[in-house]
Amino acid sequence: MDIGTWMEQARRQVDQWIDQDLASMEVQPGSVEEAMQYSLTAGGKRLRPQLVLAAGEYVGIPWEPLRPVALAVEYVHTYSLIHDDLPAMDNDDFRRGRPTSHKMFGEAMAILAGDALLTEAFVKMAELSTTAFEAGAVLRATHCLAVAAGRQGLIRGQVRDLAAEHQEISVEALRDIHLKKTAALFEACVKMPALLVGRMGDADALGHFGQHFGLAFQMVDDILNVVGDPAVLGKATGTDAGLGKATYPRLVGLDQARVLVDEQSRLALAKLDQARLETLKGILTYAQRRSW
Ligand code: GRG
Repeated sequence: MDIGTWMEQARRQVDQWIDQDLASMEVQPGSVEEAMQYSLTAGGKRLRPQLVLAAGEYVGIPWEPLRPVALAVEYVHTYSLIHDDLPAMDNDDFRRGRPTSHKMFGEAMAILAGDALLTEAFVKMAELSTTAFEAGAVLRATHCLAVAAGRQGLIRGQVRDLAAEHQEISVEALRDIHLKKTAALFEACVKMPALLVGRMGDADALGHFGQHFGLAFQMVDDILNVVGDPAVLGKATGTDAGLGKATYPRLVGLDQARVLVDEQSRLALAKLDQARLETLKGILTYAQRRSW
C-alpha cells in the first residue's frame, strides 16, 4: 500500500475513534466537552496517532489494541495547542482553520478544556487492555507518556521557548527547546507500542527515530511559518517573527534550515530495521517535504 493511502486510512480510523469517544461523553451545549469536541474535530493531521499505529506495525501490534494510545497522544497534543494559543502564551486567534478555543469559549473554558483533555489522555492509558498487554508494560508506556507531557518534556520546552522570546540564543539551545517542546511527544508516540510488547531494543531505536523526526518536524514548522500558505496551514504565518521567537530560519537562514531538515531525517532512520521501516519512513518523508 502506498504511504498516502496508508496515512488516509489511519487518519480516518483515528477520526472515527475520536467521534466514538466524544459520542460516549454525551456532549451538551455550554459544557467543557463541547469545547473539547470543538478542538478535537477541527481537522488536525493526526500525525501523532498515525505514528503510534506505524510504530505498532513495526513491532507487530494491530491497530485496535492501540486505540487508547492513539487517542491519548492526540488529546495531549490538542491540549498543548489550546494552552499554547492562550493570550498568556502565544496569543493566537486561529488554529486548525478556526478561531482558537479561547476566542470561541473564553479563556476560562479554554484552560479547562485543555486540562480535561490532558487528564482524559491518562484515563485512556489506564483503559489499555491488560488482556492484550501485560499490566507492567501498560504502566511503563503510561510513564513514558507522562514524562513526555510533563515538566521534563513539553512543559520544559514551553517554558524555555517563552523565555527565549526576543533573546539571542544558540543553535544548541534552540535544539534543546525543540527536543522538549516538540520531539518529546513524537518520541513517546513511537516508543509506547514497543514498551507495550516489551521490545526494549526496538523502543530505543524507535525513540531515536521519534527524536530526530520531531526535530525535523519542528524545523519544517518554523520554515512554514515563514513561507507557508495560511489557507493551507489553517493558522497565521509570520507569527514567530512577530513574537521574536527563536527559530531555525532566523538563526541559520531558510536554505540551511532545509539542509538541517534533511540531516535530521537521515538520522531518524539510522537505527531502524531496514526490513520494517517502510511506513515510518513514508510518514517521515511526508513531514520532511511539507514545506518544499
Ligand atoms: C504545555 C502549553 C504547553 C505547550 C507545550 C506542544 C507545545 C508546547 C505547544 C503547542 C504549539 C506548538 C508550536 C508546538 C510545536 C509542535 C507543533 C509544530 C505542533 C503543531 O502540530 P501539527 O502540525 O498540528 O501536527 P495539527 O493541527 O495538524 O494536529
